[in-house]
Amino acid sequence: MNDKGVTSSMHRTTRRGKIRHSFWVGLFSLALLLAAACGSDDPLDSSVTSTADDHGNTIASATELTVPSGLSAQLGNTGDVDIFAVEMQAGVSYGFETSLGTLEDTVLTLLDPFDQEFAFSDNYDGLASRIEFTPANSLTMYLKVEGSNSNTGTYELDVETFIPQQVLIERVVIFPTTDDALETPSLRRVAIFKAQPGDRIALVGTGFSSMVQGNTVWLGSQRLVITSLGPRYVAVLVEGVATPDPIRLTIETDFGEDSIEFTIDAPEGG
Ligand SMILES: [Ca+2]
Ligand SMILES: [Ca+2]
Repeated sequence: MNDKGVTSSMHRTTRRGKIRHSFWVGLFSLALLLAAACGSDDPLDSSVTSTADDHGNTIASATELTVPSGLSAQLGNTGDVDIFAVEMQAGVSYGFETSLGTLEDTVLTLLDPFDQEFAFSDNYDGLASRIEFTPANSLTMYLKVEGSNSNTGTYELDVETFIPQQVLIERVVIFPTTDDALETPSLRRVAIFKAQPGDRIALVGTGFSSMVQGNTVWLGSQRLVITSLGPRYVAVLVEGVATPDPIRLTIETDFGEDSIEFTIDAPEGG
């Protein structure tokens, strides 16, 4: 109190006025406190709402998806995941694809109602993800969106049905030699028919799976490691022993296979 020690009656009057004022302010504060206490069974105030989760983290709290559809969402907190429920019809091919907003890297997993994993996609055409799945039976499945390394941020999710194309290798091109996961091959590049062990090449064509585990690539009897994939291409690392004669470069998916003749070239000076 800045009037401490003042003794004139005028000031006393003023002081009494302040005391009355303090009384009402105190009563009002008490009312606010009581109101806050009574409202505490609803813990969401505006500061909490701003970080509220937009899609549930469990199968039980999944958001239902309509097909086809697209939506914007976000992983708000570190470790947040979003789970979506989708009714799938037997024999229909579904595609689930993320586009990155402020979220830098997504991972998609398709689960059954018992939390068993049926399909997985980390990187498709960069750091976004795409799952393609054709159920044998009609059932509700659950799609989980995660940020790689618990990243947070916004993303878009698109759901569609599609008709699988014939598995067809149109040509093979040399892949950029950098390790940049975002780099994609120039698909119009001149076709190559031989490469050396250690080279990265891309099979360009149609009908390839968007998921690493959905494609198997062989060069002769050597199974090749898939290094990245995207729309219309699957990139692999060439392995094997140099041969003078061409051998079969084969890609197999759930929907078929195709192969072309390809030669493992001897390393230069080797
Ligand atoms: Ca969530
Ligand atoms: Ca990813």
